[in-house]
Amino acid sequence: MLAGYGVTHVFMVPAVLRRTFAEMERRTNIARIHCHGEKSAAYMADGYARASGKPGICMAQVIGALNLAAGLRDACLAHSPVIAMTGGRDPKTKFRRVYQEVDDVPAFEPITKMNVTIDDVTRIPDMVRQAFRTATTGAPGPVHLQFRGNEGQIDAEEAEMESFVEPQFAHVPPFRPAPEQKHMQAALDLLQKAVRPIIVAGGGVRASGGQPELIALAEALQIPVVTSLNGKDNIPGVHPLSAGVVGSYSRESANRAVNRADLVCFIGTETGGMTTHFWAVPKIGTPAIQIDIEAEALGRNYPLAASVLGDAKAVLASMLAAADKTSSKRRESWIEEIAALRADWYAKYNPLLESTGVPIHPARICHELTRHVPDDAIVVVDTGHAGMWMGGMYDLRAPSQSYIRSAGHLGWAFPAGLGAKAACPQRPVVVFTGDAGFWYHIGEVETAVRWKLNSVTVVNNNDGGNQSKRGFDRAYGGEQTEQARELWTYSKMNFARLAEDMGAIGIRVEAPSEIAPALARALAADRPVIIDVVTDIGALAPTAVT
Ligand SMILES: Cc1ncc(C[n+]2csc(CCOP(=O)(O)OP(=O)(O)O)c2C)c(N)n1
Ligand SMILES: [Mg+2]
Repeated sequence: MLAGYGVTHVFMVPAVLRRTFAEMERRTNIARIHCHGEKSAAYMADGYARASGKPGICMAQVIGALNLAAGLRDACLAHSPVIAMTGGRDPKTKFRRVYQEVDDVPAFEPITKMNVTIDDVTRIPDMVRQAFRTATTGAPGPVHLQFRGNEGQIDAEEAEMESFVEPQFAHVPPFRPAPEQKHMQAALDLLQKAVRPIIVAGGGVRASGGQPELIALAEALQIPVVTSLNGKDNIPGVHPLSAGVVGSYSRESANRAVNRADLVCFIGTETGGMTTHFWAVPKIGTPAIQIDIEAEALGRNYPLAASVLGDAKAVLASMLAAADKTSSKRRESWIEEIAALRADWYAKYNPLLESTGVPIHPARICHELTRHVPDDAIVVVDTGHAGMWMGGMYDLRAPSQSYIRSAGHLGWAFPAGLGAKAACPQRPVVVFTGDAGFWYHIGEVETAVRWKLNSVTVVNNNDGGNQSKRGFDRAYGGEQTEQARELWTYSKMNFARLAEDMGAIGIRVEAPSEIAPALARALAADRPVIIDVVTDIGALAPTAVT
């Protein structure tokens, strides 16, 4: 069934579903990526899913189930279709203190769309189909299948079963619900009448593959676009109508543009705290319209003048077909204002982007990535400072470049990048992470080497988690004690050397001029590469403006 759904990789820590693995080896070409931890296995499946739009599969035996559940939380927050399979309790022995066993099912409840137990072997086919259906439809998200037996031994039993699959659910989105015309027209009328409208495009646009329609509509009507962090690749940063990522981990020009708008059009975004900087960008009460595939999302945080239910790509296409381009005239001065906001931002931050300082300023890494990441690359970014630096300072240059990011978990990006590389082996994968983020799953360097998952990982290495510095400054009343730094710094580490010891290529970079040659060497290599960039622990990313 997995092969029938087009699954190419599963990510796991043994021992779970052993018979399944034996059959997989006999009957399919599915690669079984055997990892160093269940959480990183889940992150790999998540990266695989976000890079390809295909459900990512991860597995754990009963004792690893909660580690796997922890790893599903980011997929849940980012609406990523991950299918987790675990071993679980046997009705014959439960409540008898079986080795390693607790009731795991409740822990999967808050982070899955579907959370079920398979107790009879004949239920495997329909439950697997339901898992793919649930993971990929509506707003996508994780599901959990618990197989009877701590290692899922139910898979060793035999029965007559029909194992047909539904390839429609092998990829997001299986359906493109079209909008009701009158709702679409009402939203379009408001957009066309507006003098200072702006579109906030979220992860729902990227999931629907709606980028071409979004850009075409923005160009036809001359409406500027900002994105959520999850939707950063909906429009290249270099596009003249792009004002950047809006919200908390954002670019100043985006927040300023949204707060000057007379109409905000949310598309495929939860309008959550990060994207709206806790509902200050835009302020609640700003005239708003919203387009979403989930009816319950419409109007959750902003009172709406119009709401449209449907697939983002389908709604944008129908708006484009009905668009009156002549209406763009009334937005000429607004577009000039956006151009000025863009220019102001570059003028203000160019000195940092082009900084020649040593230790290196992280903004300079972002700038080098903007210039040198290939046109077909997938960029994978961690959270915290990594999310701030890259969200604000990095520009996608081409619509063919992809960008996926941690929805909040430090340490997500490196394993997610391995999953992205598994899903898209022909595309370069470039990961940006801090050192604290990289430490989490550093053991997976060995996995990357063993399974030839040749991603390029750039570590912004300041020997600490310096995003935390500001918070501790506050907690200590502005003056951290000597010991306070123990709470957010580590011993100095050379990750390039560690990577080499594990069989990867390690490149240590200590001067800004070495970044571009290191990237060129890494992108041409036939092994995983860790570029260890020594950076300034004093560099703090700009915070959001309102
Ligand atoms: C799972 C998890 N735990 C804790 C945090 C809180 N957190 C955010 S950033 C950060 C430190 C980041 O350090 P590093 O990756 O080295 O980046 P830097 O700030 O140094 O650039 C921490 C601990 C988090 N985001 N996720
Ligand atoms: Mg750090």
